[in-house]
Amino acid sequence: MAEKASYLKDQDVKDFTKDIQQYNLGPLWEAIPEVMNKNPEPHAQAYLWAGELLEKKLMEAAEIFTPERGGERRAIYFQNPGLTYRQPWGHVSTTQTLYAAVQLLLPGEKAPSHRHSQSALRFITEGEGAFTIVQGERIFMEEGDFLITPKNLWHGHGHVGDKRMIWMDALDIPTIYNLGGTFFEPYADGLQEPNVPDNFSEKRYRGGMVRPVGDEQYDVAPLANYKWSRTVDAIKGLMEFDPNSNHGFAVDYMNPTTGKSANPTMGTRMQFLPQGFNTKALRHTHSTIYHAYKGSGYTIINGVRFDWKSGDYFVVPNWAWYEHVSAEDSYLFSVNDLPIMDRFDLEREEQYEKNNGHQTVTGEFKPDFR
Ligand code: GTQ
Repeated sequence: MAEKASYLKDQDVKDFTKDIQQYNLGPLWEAIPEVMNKNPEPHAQAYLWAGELLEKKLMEAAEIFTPERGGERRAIYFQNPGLTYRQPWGHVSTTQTLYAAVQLLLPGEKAPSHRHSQSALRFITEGEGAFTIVQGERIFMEEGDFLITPKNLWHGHGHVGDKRMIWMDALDIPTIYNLGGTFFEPYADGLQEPNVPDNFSEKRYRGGMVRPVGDEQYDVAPLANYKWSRTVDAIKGLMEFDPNSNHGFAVDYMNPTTGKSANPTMGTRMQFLPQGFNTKALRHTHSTIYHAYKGSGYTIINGVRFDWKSGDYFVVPNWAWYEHVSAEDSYLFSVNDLPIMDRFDLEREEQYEKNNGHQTVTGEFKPDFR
């Protein structure tokens, strides 16, 4: 936080500030050091939610809430403790710009279709046999799959299998809310019926590197499901060569018709960190929500050590120094707001130059329930 100028302590300045506030006016000289920071000073905090806690709370939620009865999803979101009472961000925010949640769908359950101006994505962490139906296409989901539902597309979920399904949701809810662009519409008839063959887009875009002839026009979601087996295959190819020093062996999910991020407002990444790998620390404007999909290790965020293992979720806020250390072979899935920062030309990045790119650990984060 910037040093407050000495004149702000003067009684006449204080009195004047109070005086104009009653007319809904404010003094710029007080606001500048608060909001026009030298560097990003996000209210979002670095934080970690333990997988055991999430599983326990989802199973409790299963007892008290059914998606069909509630007309909504059984999702529990990650509320960043730094954003709870802050305005203008309100709540329902995991970082300044992004929301993430875990969602549970049980065999036979249905989450009714709806559409909204927020873009959504899912990363499947457990189970199989459930589908999401996007614009009439049933897309069956399995562990490790990554799915997109860009803004304004009808989507709902159903489950015809026999095991519980758990996945991560991420949406740009805080961004759209604060931009004043929120629109939401429930589907009139519950869960939409299919109108194309199952897994249509996944089959048509199986090649990944090639585009079906006739698809020359830009499409918001030509490929709805990025299958785990293909993501792993791509990472295996990278592993024949040197890793990226900041990110290990990492791929970004792309829209195959545009070459841009798979979702218009959210970047998404899968990274493999072989056992004992320590990435070099960096910081950047954009914020990131991580899911430890497989393995274990820790991430040092501004000097604080966040131990993670498979099932955990954690946040790296804007402009925080961070580096990962893997204790075993690990896969991290992550969602970021780089496409939003890029849209506003705000992205900057810095490497941590001291100590060969590694921070000194000054504290440890103790998550609830561990
Ligand atoms: O599954 O469609 O966590 O619309 C938040 C909003 C999930 C969903 C969320 C949504 C969904």
